[in-house]
Amino acid sequence: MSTLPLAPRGVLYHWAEVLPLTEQTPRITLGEGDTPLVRSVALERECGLDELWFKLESCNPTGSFKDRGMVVAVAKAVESGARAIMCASTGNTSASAAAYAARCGLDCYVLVPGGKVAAGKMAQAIAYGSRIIEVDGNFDDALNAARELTARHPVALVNSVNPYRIQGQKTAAYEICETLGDAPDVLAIPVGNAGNITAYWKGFGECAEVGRATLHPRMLGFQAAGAAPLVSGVPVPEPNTVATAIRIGNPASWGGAIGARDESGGSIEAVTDEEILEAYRLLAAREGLFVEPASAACVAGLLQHGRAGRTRGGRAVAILTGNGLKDPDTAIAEYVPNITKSSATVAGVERALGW
Ligand code: AN7
Repeated sequence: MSTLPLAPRGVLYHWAEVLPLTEQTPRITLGEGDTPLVRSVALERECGLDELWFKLESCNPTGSFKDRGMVVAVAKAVESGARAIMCASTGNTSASAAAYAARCGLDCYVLVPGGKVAAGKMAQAIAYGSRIIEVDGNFDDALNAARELTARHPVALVNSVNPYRIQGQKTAAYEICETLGDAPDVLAIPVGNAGNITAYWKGFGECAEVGRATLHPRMLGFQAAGAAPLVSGVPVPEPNTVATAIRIGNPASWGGAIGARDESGGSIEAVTDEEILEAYRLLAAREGLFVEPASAACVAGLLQHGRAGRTRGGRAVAILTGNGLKDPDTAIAEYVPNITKSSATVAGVERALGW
């Protein structure tokens, strides 16, 4: 039996050499990153692909990809002497910020659009002890306020306009190249504030540069039809979608998303709420993957391409950005429950099952 201590896990340990860390950067970790890449068993053909892989970012410690970037942003905030952090959020950024702030003894202020954050994410922000401000406006309004507030007060802004967030999130691209032995032909990803598509494109570019990959993937970004400014080319003043995580009308990383699209020969397209919810149901029922609606948007997009005969085959990776447990209300509304009441007896259960 080995008595060796386990090596610490986490983005700051595993990817130190590709991150802007110094000796003074505290090596904090909640065990983020190193998420599973699992092959599709059901939807590959329908998407017109030779291979479809899912990157389970839902397996991060707070249940979304945000932890990869947040651990870097919070470590750098601590290094710079910050005592408090702030973010605007549709829910996942606030859950992640609150967790790392709790871990590091920082105060955490989160600005969320009132009534538009999924219940599980609110539960997280509450549990980790953040100070929650529900604003009377959407995410874009909240982000504008957070930018101004952090310019005026000694509080670090940890939205993805903070470059350390992008640095941390790029590590998912490194992991994909490592696991597959190369970059995939296609990277499908949901797009809201556009930090993540920007981060992946940066990561794949770096991997190609240093020989970790021989190719660049085509970047396919998918927005919800009611919140698709990058598709229409103009900000959406009142974005709306069942995928509340990506209910964003004026993405902060607009240029990064357009750069990723154009440099990769990819596209940013819209999927309707109906398409998102169909993919959401299929992922759970046929792949065993319970994700939140925003994450299903990229699979909805691949299904749309496959059914329209627009796919050129090859190997694709879809980024499943957040856990289905985040949004129990949508799950209860959208999945058809198969529930029968019964007495707690063998005979009762047999009757209920029709055996
Ligand atoms: C599950 O938490 O913007 O395009 O404030 O939670 O990088 O914004 C969340 C975004 C995709 C879009 N999937 O990523 C927030 C927030 C999930 C998300 C996105 C988000 P970006």
